[in-house]
Amino acid sequence: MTAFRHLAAILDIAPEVAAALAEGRPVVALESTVLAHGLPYPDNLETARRIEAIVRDGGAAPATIGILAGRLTVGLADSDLARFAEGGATIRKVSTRDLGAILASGGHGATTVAGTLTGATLAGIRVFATGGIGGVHRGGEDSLDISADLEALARNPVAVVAAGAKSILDLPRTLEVLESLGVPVVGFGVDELPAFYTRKSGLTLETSVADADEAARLLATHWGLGLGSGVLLANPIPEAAALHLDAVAGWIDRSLREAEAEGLRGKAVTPWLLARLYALSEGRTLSANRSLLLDNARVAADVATALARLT
Ligand code: PSU
Ligand code: MN
Repeated sequence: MTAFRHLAAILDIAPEVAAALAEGRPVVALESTVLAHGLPYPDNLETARRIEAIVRDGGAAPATIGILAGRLTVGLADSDLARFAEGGATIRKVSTRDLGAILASGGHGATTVAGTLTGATLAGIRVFATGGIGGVHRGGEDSLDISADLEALARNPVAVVAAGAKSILDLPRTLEVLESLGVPVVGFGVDELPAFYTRKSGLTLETSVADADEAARLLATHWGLGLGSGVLLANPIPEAAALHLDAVAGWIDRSLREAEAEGLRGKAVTPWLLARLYALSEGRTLSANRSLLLDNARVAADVATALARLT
């Protein structure tokens, strides 16, 4: 006999999500760390609600994933979204390594892309929308600060729609690690990796798709081979919402210097930098982050719908 807790004791799938999955209807997974740690209150709550509405308008069921009282919950209720949004930094940020401990202790937690991917896989959800994934931090060749998001993308057969990796990161090295891990990075309507707040990074992608149908065919073929890895679908921020490259570069350089001076390490780094960029940009990064999150939700709903039609 194993001592492992039965999955039913730790996984909760909301009725709306369970019904959609059972009937083969499209579902889009969403994360809760961006809600608790990535955006300030109350914009975070308003954004989370808009994201869910956009997913529904696109014909898919939204499944925001987080941990409530020791249960990995797939499909948070509106009151839970509010609790995570209001809790902010007091809510535990849960990545892959933290899942077992938090679930075993009966605690609450907001799941990162990595943590959310585990929930999506357990529930059988194949499409996930976020803002920008984590990756190799600048100086990561020394600090080895490489987000667990990359490793989780390698292990979970889920398409993550994101505006690339966050631009506070080392994007060339992030692409190298994804290549090593066998994770396809596919431009959605573009042949260049987007850089989160801006559309261009100067990094050419070998693979791109024109639309959701082509994305779905690529995904079905990738998984049809038995490959268990995820796919990064890179959707650039809408043109009108993109920030100016020079301004972004200045805010990032300054916030990175400050983080260095503060001696920040580990999981605190990303939320701290995002909050600093918000302050330095006088809120401009928030409106950009919001726009790209909403657009990624729209694309993810379309891809989930196309995938449901195919399979
Ligand atoms: N996308 C955003 N804002 C965020 C994040 C993503 O637009 O705050 C979060 C995700 O939860 C991602 C995390 O997994 O940042 C990365 O944190 P780290 O670098 O510590 O792995
Ligand atoms: Mn890190």
